[in-house]
Amino acid sequence: MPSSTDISADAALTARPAITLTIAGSEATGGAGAQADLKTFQQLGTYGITALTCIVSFNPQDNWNHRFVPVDANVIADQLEAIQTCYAGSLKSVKIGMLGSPATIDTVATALGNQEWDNIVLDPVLICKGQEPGHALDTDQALKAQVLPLATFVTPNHFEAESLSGITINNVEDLEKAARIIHEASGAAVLAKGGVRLEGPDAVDVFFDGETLEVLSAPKIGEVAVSGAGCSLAAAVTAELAKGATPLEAARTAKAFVTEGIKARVSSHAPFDALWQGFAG
Ligand code: PXL
Repeated sequence: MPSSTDISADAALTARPAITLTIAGSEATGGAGAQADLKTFQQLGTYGITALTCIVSFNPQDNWNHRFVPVDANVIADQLEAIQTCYAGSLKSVKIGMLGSPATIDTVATALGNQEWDNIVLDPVLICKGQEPGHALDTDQALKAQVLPLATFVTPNHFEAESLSGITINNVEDLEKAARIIHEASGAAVLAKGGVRLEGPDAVDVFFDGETLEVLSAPKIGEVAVSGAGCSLAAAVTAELAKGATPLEAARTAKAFVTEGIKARVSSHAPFDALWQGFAG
């Protein structure tokens, strides 16, 4: 009989998960943000790590708007220092979710610049429902100037794709055009999400990496966006890239993962459902 020490030594030799970091906010109800990212990483077999940028609490007494509290920039820097020191050499893949303020963006951009990465997946969360508009504009500009150029893969939703490309998106052709514009501007592979926002029976996303353009399509499940779909999609892309998938393979797997997670969604007393990453278990 092996002792428990032998078992952990064996496990250490055989199980070497890819390491994936999310730099994201907490969304207290567990549907979106860092919680969705970690659940996705776990489900897809990578070792998940989080640096927390902010704490979002929906306000049930104010139309479920977001109460947003940033984590101090120096506390974010401390988390990233701990993470990057612990996993120096093995941390190669990061997902960036809600940053929420210019100070946070500055700190995160500096930390990203401190090491080499294989994959920087940016979910360009541009506005947070209920955030003060002037502040959000500063944040959007800082994100475009300081983080977008570092990204290797970007996953804008309909609104974000319009903002990043500067065009109006009414159909799949527009979405394709936006994906090309965002690729030209960033050099990153782009997965632009039409989701439920474009008319028609399917939830259509467009992948473009400078060479391959592919329309990814799955039947819509309801007409209402599900909380955590965008976060889980980008986290799934990150996990798949970290495991060695190509960007196109990662996009396809992530789309299938999110489609299944939406089918298995969880209802609550909020007026929206949350994606469930654990459907396969
Ligand atoms: O789904 C975007 C998102 C990302 N990150 C956090 C959020 C949300 C939306 O609620 O709260 C922390």
